[in-house]
Amino acid sequence: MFQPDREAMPLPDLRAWQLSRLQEMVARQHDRVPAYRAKFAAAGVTPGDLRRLDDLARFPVTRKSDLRDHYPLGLCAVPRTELRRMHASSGTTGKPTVVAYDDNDLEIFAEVVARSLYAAGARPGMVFHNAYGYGLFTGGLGTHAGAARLGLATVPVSGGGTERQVTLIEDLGPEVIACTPSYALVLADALAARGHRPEDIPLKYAVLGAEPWSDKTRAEVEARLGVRATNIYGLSEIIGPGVSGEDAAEQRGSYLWEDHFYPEILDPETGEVLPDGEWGVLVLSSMTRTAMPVLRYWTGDITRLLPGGNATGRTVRRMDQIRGRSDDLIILRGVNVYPTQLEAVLLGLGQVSPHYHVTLTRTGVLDELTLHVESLELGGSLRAEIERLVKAQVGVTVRCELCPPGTLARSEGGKLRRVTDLRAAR
Ligand code: DLL
Repeated sequence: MFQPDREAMPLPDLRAWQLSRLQEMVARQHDRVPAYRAKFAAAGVTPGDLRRLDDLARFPVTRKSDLRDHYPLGLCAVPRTELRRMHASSGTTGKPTVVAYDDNDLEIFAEVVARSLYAAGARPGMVFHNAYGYGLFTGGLGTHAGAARLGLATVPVSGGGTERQVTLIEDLGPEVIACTPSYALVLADALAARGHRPEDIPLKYAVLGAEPWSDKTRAEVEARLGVRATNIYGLSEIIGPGVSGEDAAEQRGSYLWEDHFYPEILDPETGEVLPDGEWGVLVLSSMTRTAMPVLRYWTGDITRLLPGGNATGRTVRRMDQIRGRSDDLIILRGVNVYPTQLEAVLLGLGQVSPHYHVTLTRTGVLDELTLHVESLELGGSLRAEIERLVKAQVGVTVRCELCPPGTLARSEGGKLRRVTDLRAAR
């Protein structure tokens, strides 16, 4: 679905549209969400202060902690009866953060995903193998609705069960696949193991996201699956997948659907707004959403904004591949994990010291997380017990290594780095 009236709006019209949407949003939040009213008051701003787009910089940013502080639905701007769906993502304290959608929001969600899939090469009538997880994660259901909007025949296979996925690819002949980049490589291995050569695999387009990846992985996925691979980016707090998507013919950054999501790049240290082209933290405002719109959401993702692409006719800006994050969020095989979630499991056990360290490595195509924990007891079943509890409570498979007390690094007054990331950029 290409929407030239939105994706290729003349820039002055787009900026005017954005200003009026933001003004409306800020006024609504002020009237309907006490937490935003309080934040505006603390920052000394009122909705009337937003006269030009530049004025947005005076308004406070929203962080993950705001969602947590108002758990579960304290930031909602509509009555509960108007909600139509809730998604949740992992939180740092064991409690997830919840995001809510009304009919209007689900409509926008389907539209922006349909645009992203279209940009990625999908066309009505194609078969779509959707290997993003269905459930509380926004990936599966979000791409599903967008695919329906575009007119694809979706195979809602969800994540995991690699052998069955390969069978379905063999038998249903999907032209389009969506999954994390790391899982695309797992599927490539499994297809190769069954004797498929890239040119025999029916897939033509891979829509990859939910975790950072690079052109190196792109080249590998393309060569091994015989596809054009493009990026899809998004986050639950803003909508889910479909905040931006890459064009398959161009593959030069992801078009940010600026008629719905207003982007800014902020200096991670000072919080100053940076000009287009400079690297910093992406901050997004979901201007057109109604159930739980967020103003100036600090995504933590490091990227830069690039001008729209002449070749595709789109005027909305593009964002570069995510280079990393400004906080301690770990993305392990597409699952978001905060070190504090691991800490909560360890502290719950009571038998280990509060000192732990996380090392991220990559063996072959998959990321691995090793949790080093200090313990008096190095033998016995403790190691297996920690691995089991982390899987049950955090939802990821990790490897635990026990070490004698006093061997792990301690804070030297400043911020202790709990995570060593030895994964080279993909
Ligand atoms: O990961 C939504 C999504 C689903 C995007 C499927 C694309 C495909 P969350 O679970 O809330 O939502 O995680 C959001 O994941 O802030 C980024 O750090 C990271 N992320 C998402 N897409 C990309 C991407 C979904 N294409 C967090 N490249 C974000 C790099 C990504 N990082």
